[in-house]
Amino acid sequence: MPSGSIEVEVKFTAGPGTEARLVALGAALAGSSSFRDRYYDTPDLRLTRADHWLRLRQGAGWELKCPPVPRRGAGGSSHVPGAPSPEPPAEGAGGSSHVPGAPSPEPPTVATTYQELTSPRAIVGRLCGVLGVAPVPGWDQVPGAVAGLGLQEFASFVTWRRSYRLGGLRVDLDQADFGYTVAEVEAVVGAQQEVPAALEGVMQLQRALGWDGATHVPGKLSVYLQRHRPRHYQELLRAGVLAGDPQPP
Ligand code: V4E
Repeated sequence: MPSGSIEVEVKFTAGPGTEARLVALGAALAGSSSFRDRYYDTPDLRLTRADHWLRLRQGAGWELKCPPVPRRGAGGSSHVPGAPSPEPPAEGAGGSSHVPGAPSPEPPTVATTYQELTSPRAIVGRLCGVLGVAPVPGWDQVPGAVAGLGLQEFASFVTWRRSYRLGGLRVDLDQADFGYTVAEVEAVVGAQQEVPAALEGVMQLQRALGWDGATHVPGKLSVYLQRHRPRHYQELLRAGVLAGDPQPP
């Protein structure tokens, strides 16, 4: 089993009635918080082009969101389908679970599945693997590896978040400081074989909140890049890592 938890999540746009609907469904407010995220990459964008998202989250520390199964190279989206697969093929950006040319076991979804690594050893090991570099002894902590690998901050923003819990699911209602709001339903599992059931639960709750499960809603970082780092954004569109997100209101 890979180290770190696996996050199955789908984004949607909350409306004025979303919180009341959550409470009516039995969800409880789990807390409110605000935090700054700083994202890092090589100057030639080799991490994000390989669908690896290294960030320093205020109050949480270093986190690496990456495909549960390491990719064989940059280029092409790495969203992992809901159905378990030892070698997931590249998919269309936006997290669709349909593999062209293959039988479709379930309806397409815009949900995404990422592994979240938080242990310094796992993060540095994965970074070195993606960048094809042998780890150096001083890189047992993430800041040493960030400096040694020449990683640079490419995005920084604050999120105000209200979190609800309903059974094993979590719903985050986020407002970013650059003027974008987005919500997500999320389940966290420990192993790839638990992903299909988690995906079903996530999609059920999203439907109960009035969303169809087929509309792609971009995440905060996608919109940040689109607005503030357009060359980086275009590069990720070309690489198939991000969907062509519509500019949100
Ligand atoms: C851009 C991106 C990633 C980094 C940001 O992850 P995200 O889940 O959007 O941030 P946040 O703050 O909600 O994190 P959480 O607190 O839930 O851990 S990870 C993967 N991507 C790419 C990506 C994509 N291609 N499509 C969609 C719909 N989302 C993300």
